[in-house]
Amino acid sequence: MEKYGYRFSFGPWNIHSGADPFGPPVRAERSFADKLGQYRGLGFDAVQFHDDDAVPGLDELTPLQIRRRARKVKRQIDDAGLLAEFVAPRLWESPRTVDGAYTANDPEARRYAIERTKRAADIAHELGTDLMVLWLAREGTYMRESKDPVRATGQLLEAVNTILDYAPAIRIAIEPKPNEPMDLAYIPTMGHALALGSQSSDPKRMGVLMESAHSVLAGLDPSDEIGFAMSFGKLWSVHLNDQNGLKFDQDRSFGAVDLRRAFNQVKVLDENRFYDVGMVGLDVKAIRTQPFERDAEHLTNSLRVFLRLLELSRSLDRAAVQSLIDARDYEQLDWLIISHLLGG
Ligand code: 3MF
Ligand code: MG
Repeated sequence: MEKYGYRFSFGPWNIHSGADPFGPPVRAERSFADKLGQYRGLGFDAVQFHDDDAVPGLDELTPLQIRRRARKVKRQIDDAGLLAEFVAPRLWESPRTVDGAYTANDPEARRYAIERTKRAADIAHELGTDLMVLWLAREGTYMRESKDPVRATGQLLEAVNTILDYAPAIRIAIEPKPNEPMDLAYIPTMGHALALGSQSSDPKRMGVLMESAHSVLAGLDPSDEIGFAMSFGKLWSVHLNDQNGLKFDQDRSFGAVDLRRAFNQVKVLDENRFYDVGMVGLDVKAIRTQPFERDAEHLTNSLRVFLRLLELSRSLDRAAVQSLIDARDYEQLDWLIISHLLGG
């Protein structure tokens, strides 16, 4: 498969058992080794990790044990011909983080979150990646009055500064999301994430990851969120997927809901040479009806859509687009894009 210089990644969580908040698993859980064995065949180059995807049960282990186990995983990914793209501390599952992690009201919970993030940085180091992704899942509220937004923002800043200081080689990409699991999150958009990074002790090492579904949930256009971050050289990874309006986070296959919106994401990434900067991550989930034997088709479909849209972006008649822009004939521009997407 021609990949035009792009590298593709996904996380082990993107091949999954289909459990949702209303029902138990519907497919058997594959082992990590089984999943790793599938990456290359599916057309992917790199693995995105949560800290505990790499080192399960790390809360019960010493820092030294964690490093040793991570080193074994590094050998596994090497053997599978894969890279590690990033490590993200999973700060939303422990009973200690029910009220948030870095912004929890309980200082003990905040300490736990920082220690856990340091271990995630250690794991990143062992896996050979300098990128840490922070999805700030529980940094927000159900009850606005339960936390102080000024204090919470200060705590988020303190947390990233602590990590930047602890791991001098690490770059942090914040993955904004406006809601779910919280009602209202503190870092809902690219703008919030970039502003936080700019106030940190080392802004050069602070960037963002844009997830399509998260932008849609914030009522924004993913391609504009990409463009905003890229204009500052701050887009370091993406989670491409799709989302049908303002409802639960769907993680549909890329382009499955709105092909034109997907096209515009590919177009802005490619026009700004994202392939020189980062990998294309696909944060997609198989729907619950999918059988075990065909539980990775959402990944193949998403990758195919990306590559087809890339061809369409590169074959777009840019001179024709420009002359329509010059003539301010945007209705004809609309038709040019639609007919191009429909195959001419
Ligand atoms: C939540 C997400 C997460 C993050 C992942 C890495 C499970 O909506 O998108 O995927 O991407 O935790 O940060
Ligand atoms: Mg994501």
